[in-house]
Amino acid sequence: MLNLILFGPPGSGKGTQAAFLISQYLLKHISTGDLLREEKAKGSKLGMEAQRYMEQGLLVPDEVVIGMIDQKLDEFAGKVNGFIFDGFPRTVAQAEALDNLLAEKGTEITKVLALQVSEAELLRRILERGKTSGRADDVNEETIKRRVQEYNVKTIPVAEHYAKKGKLSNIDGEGSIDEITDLLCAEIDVLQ
Ligand code: B4P
Repeated sequence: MLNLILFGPPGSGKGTQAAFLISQYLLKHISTGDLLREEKAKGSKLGMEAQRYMEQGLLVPDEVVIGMIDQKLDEFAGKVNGFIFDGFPRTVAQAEALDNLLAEKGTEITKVLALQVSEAELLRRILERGKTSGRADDVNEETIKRRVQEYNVKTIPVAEHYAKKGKLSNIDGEGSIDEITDLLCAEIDVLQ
């Protein structure tokens, strides 16, 4: 199986790039941000709880997110060539849980592709998206800065977790969307 993590700060282009990569490599896209927003739209208890954190730019508790991933892996086990994890794992506890869940299914993370984007560019992109996204966490500069701070404190250690396993590749995430797609594909093509 080809199991990729698209890694990077909020607004680094994970969702944008995943949309292309899933069709190119026939992988199942799992975005925890999208799953949480779907739960919110359904008005489920989980969605309502998650919304309180997301609106403040904070990470949703690990157990909520890990439970959702467990369900998705079971749903697609044996049916796909692999997964692209987008926005997950965001803490070392999530990374360890993911490694264990995949090991139980006889597979593992193949590669972590980490998009590198400056804070000024992240802020610019997210505020631009906020004009049309309808996302409460995209419009307020303070909330966006809190998201980046959460990333710097809680999520960057995930890169170190996979670097120690020799699975991390850093990719320049500034440039046109197509240029970044080409860089990602060059990394993925040598894995197959
Ligand atoms: P996410 O939904 O994961 O959102 P994101 O980090 O903003 O998005 P992404 O990096 O995918 O950016 P995109 O491609 O859209 O998370 C939202 C919230 O959910 C979190 O803050 C947290 O509360 C919660 N959450 C999610 N997962 C969680 C987890 N595992 N644990 C705990 N909590 C969790 O790109 C952004 C914009 O830039 C777009 O408008 C795009 O068009 C533009 N863009 C992309 N590439 C560009 C380029 N090369 N040049 C110019 N613009 C570009």
